[in-house]
Amino acid sequence: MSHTTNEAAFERAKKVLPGGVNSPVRAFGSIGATPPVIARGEGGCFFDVEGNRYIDYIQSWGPLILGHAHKEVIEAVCSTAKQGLGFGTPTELESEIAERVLKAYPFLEKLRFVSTGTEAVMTAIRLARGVTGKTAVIKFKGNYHGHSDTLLVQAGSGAATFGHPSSPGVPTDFAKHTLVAEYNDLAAVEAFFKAEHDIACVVIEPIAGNMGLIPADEAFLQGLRKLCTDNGALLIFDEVMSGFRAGPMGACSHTAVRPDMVTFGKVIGGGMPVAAFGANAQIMSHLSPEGPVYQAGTLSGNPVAVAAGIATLKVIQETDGFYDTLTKRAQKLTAGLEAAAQAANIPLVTDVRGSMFGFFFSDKPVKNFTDAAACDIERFKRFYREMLLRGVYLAPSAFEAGFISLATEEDLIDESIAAAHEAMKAIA
Ligand code: KE4
Repeated sequence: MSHTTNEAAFERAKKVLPGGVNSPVRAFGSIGATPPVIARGEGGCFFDVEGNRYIDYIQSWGPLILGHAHKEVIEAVCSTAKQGLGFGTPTELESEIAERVLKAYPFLEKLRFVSTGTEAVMTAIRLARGVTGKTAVIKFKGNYHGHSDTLLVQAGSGAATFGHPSSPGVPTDFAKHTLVAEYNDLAAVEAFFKAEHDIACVVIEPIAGNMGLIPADEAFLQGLRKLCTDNGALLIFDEVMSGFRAGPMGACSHTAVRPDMVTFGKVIGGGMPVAAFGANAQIMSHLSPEGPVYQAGTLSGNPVAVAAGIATLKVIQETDGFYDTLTKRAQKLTAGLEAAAQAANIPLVTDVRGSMFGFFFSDKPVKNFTDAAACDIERFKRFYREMLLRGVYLAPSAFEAGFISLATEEDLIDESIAAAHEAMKAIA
């Protein structure tokens, strides 16, 4: 048990880490409060260094779909670690996790594992450029695909939270190959294909979680699929967040559209650093060592990390009605948030996809980043602080999604709804 306070622990961190964090959104910069410094997690909750309990709706930003310190995941990590932490050689565990992911996504034939979502999407782009011989990439305002130079252009998540979406340090020479369209705006993408014939790929979060939760319209995805097919470009679904979160086949559970490539992360690592990208065998045959497109990684497919992912996927795939259960709880929570807002006469819109949920302080539907940025962000910040005071830890940014884990039981949902009624009254 540490004998310190959140303030003191965060001051200590700020002396040695920029902003006191190793990822900007954790610093609560947009919230205007000191972030709790977390000491341990248990099921649907985690505890700060002062011993305060929080109901956790970020679950390490998506990975912990089974909740904190799940028995089978911890056992798998410990028993694997006892055999050695890694070898830099082929291991059977890498084949096992690949087989499990491919079983869930049968239109994919091969995967390459890496350590972060950034690496997965960065490499998928390189592969698309290598396969097509083209250069330009179309992405969408408010979508976040990690912090590689090509994609840190009008990004979402922390990049949007801090109000300078295109980061210094990204050479304009790189950014000029990145074309940015409004999400759910097919005409904008059509115009790019008409004007520019050097488009290697379109990369999209098919269910956006980095500008709040905004699912793509089916007609929009169908249109992207046709434009890519007709123009020899690859369609990439970035499912780093939605993969195994939005359903048994991620966002692909919610659309008939099938992309050429899918990227994964978060849940497939169960809380440890595992990410991947996949496609059909023909596309993946371009990847080194089979083909010329290079990618490598010291800890790619690390057995201890992969063991956490396998244990997580095993529980997901062996639990009857896994996603129905989590979706019902997400719907109960968002219905409670709406009721609390209504009672306080505050406009609120919410949405759910599988175990992901989102809400906006807005009186109209939110379809893209421009809509999301026009919502009442100041009211979000006040609501956030009131909920945190009541032990409910939501994503500390209006441009993120929330998550329900298997350990986020009904009693925790009820507690959160009660807190929301008080919080909405406090900010009315
Ligand atoms: P990582 O490099 O952070 O593992 O993954 C990048 C990434 C790629 N694609 C999508 C759709 C993502 O959501 C992410 C990372 N998500 C953010 C939260 N929205 C990670 C949290 C953080 O940046 O600290």
